[in-house]
Amino acid sequence: MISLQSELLKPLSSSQLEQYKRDGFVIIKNGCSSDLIDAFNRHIFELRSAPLEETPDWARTSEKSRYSIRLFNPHQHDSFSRQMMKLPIVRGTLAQLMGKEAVCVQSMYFYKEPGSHGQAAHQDYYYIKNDPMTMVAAWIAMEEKVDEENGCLWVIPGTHKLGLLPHGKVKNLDEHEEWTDETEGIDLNQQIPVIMEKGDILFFHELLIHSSNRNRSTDRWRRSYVCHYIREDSAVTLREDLREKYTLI
Ligand SMILES: O=C(O)CCC(=O)C(=O)O
Repeated sequence: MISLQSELLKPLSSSQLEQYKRDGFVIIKNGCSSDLIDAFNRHIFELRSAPLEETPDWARTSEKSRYSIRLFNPHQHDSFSRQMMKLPIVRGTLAQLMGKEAVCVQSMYFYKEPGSHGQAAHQDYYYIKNDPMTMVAAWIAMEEKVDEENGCLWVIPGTHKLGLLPHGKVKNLDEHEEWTDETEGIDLNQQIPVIMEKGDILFFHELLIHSSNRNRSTDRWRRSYVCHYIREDSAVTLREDLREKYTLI
């Protein structure tokens, strides 16, 4: 049995732990190697570029949305995606944030080719109820630069302390996908952009309000891999499709 205390990485300094408590998010710079990201991007690209009839059901989409629609839960089907979900630096950070081992319940790979919509402001707990509430997302930047132009994340620091806010219909359909819901009852102009470089990993709390805008660049994708984790003794409650817990060992 591996001892959590002695064997696991502890990537976060005490000031980063304080920052997470205060703001609801923290970034580990250069947490994932560029070579690994290139290999993973290539793997997903090959999977998604195959003729539709040869693409496995879980990775299939319409011709038009091959590189705009996110790929949901590749970790449930694909060993490379599972390996990316288990990065030791992510496992160690989550153990520090949660005080125990984490398990993964959801993954999403985003291409977000130029012109693709972003996701309206929301709190992840609204979509994935878990008990006790322990969920943290790890969002890996998979482009040289992720910024306002190609559709970076925006967050409102400290909003993880507000509890779950109401969510209603998306208001700006020019920026955001229509099928999601948007947080209400807060001034969304307080959002700040999270500018990231390739390999940076953003960890954020399930109640932190966050969003992303349309990719307004003409020639830059905004690829990212984001996994959602809960503490090993916590459980997803309402979502049948996300009940399975994937260990990080
Ligand atoms: O990456 C994005 O554009 C949105 C991601 C997001 O909202 C999430 O991971 O919860």
